[in-house]
Amino acid sequence: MIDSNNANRMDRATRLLVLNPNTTAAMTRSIAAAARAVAQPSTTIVARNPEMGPASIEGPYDQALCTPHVLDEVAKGEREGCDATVIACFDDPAVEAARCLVSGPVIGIAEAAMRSAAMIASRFAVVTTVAPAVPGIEELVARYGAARQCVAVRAAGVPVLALERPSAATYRRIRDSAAEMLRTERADAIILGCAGMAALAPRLARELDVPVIEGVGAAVKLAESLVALGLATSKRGSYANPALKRGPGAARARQRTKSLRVA
Ligand code: 5HY
Repeated sequence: MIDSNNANRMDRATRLLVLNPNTTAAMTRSIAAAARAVAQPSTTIVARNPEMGPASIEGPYDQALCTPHVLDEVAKGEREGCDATVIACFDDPAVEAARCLVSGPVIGIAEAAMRSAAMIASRFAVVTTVAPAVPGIEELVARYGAARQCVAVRAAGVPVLALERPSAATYRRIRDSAAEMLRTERADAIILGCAGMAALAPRLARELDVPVIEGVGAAVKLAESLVALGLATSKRGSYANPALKRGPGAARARQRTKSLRVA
């Protein structure tokens, strides 16, 4: 169990839940590979996706559909001993709600990517998948205080599930969208706006000759740091454990976690 007064955690191995909120197992595997590629040797990556929910998340409707299943998985991960959670979808779905439910840090890959980019580039741009994803990402830019540095969010016109085995044409669309923002928006760095793009980061960085930040790796390293510092989510204010409300949803809510206060 994690408490917010953890002593320094440098000594103990870290166990991270890396949750793909969509239900495409192949994408979960590619996300797991991106997480394990950067994790400390002592970190265990528990990569999962819910059984129920949308096969990909492309806009607000899919985000709403995945939310209850994401919350179930996050609560289960902490019950099973995970120290922190990465929500590996660039819409950061259910991140705030999950922070109310568990004590360990919950990090969305969009927030991790934007905060990391802000420390290495004065101007950065986001290349994502399809047009319906753009307004939600622009809202996250505002929420995370990145509006001054994020100069553009553009969709490459590539469906999320086309990233599983990206064709040469798919790769070119992503690269050309990024290259255009470097040119026309004077961006100094590129963020990949989909968890499924993680494996493309090294090649894009070489070809575009700028830093390319992908959120899975950024979130894993931030999660390791917070756990090593002994930091857990504060349970004062908006991330306090929610009251368990009586009614039809009470049984499922109680299953999620024992930390709910009975109203
Ligand atoms: C993601 N959707 O990272 C987002 C990207 C998007 O299923 N995983 C998804 O297009 O919003």
